[in-house]
Amino acid sequence: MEHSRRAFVQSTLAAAGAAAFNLPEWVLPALAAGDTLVPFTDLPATVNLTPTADRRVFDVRTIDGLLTPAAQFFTTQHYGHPVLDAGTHRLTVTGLVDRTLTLSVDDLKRMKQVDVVAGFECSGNSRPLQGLSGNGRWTGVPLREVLRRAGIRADGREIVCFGADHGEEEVDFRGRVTKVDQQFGRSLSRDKALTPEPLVAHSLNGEPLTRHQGFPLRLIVPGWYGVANVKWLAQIHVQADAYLGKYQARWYRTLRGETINGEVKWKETAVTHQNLKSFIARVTAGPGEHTVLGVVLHDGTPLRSVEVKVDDGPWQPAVLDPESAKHPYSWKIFRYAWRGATPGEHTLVSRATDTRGRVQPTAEELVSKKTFLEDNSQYPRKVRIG
Ligand SMILES: Nc1nc2c(c(=O)[nH]1)N[C@H]1C(S)=C(S)[C@@H](COP(=O)(O)O)O[C@H]1N2
Ligand SMILES: [Mo]
Repeated sequence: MEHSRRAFVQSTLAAAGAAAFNLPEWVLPALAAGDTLVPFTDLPATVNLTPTADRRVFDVRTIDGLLTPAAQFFTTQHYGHPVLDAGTHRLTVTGLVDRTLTLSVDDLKRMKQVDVVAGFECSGNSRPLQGLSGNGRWTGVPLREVLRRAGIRADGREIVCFGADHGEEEVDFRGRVTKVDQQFGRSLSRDKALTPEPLVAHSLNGEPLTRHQGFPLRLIVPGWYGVANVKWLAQIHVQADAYLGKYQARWYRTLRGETINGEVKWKETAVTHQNLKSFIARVTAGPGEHTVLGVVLHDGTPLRSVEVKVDDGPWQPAVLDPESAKHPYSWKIFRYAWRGATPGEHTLVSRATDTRGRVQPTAEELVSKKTFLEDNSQYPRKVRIG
């Protein structure tokens, strides 16, 4: 983006009280000439996009097209970023298989390659920034092709994927704690692992994965929350028993009350597929109208509608960007032309509905969810029209 416009956008953000915002290199190049960013008044004045050395948050106001550039892609993990060598790294397939495999990155690149555009969201992603989300084109080999090569035995029911990253963990059993060194691990059921979508990926947006994103190999499970997408993939272990590692069985669970026959039952579930969610990413003022732009993240079920509501007005249909709508697992970009905005503060909110009839819930409808992951609630945002 040319310098003057970037300077202009930065001064707009600064005027919005976002002076401490840690701006990435490019900002809002999608802004048409003459359009200005309308600041959100509900966004804290200080938003740090790099809270720690190994974490980065995406500024969703900068969405500029289908794919989130790798250098802006959010990153988060539990044991830091291991440094691996693509030449010597091996992916092993072990356990209840006919043949143990040891595959190099080149071995995988010689297999049939597939591409998937997938929306990506950490299950802890939430307001005010919604910045633990992005959209990428991933390239690699279907997980099931790797498993076919190894041959999963009939008694192999659980496919455990381990990263090369590890750390000391306290394992508590009835108050007695044992300290052990554990690798980051996540499992898929045999049935899920053998669906066509999960990918052993080596590239993001046509470039090798960066160290942040799991170089040289990571699992991608399109339509599932971030945690399923094991980075620095080093071993796939097939076993009969359920895998109960910390990040599988304890840290990524959701507790909800569900009313069955008039009685509340408390249900604990694992974090798996993405719950239908939309949020408004930015508002711009152009000649004659304002544009509300946002995204939908979902599990790949086709969408029926995305709607926007201004203050206490009716739900109005938003328009889906045809490019993102082509890819089932991509995040879907939507736009709503807001006409006749009057001066003063306004509340804008979006909601998505899919073809299975699921409607994005309000925050009130989610009160029976007692844990903080999987917050897909409608997000009312505030802007002030000058
Ligand atoms: N090996 C490994 N993979 C991991 C994690 C991890 O700690 N170790 N964190 C998971 C979580 S919680 C998320 S949200 C995504 C983040 O992926 P990204 O850094 O590419 O955005 O990686 C997942 N894969
Ligand atoms: Mo996550």
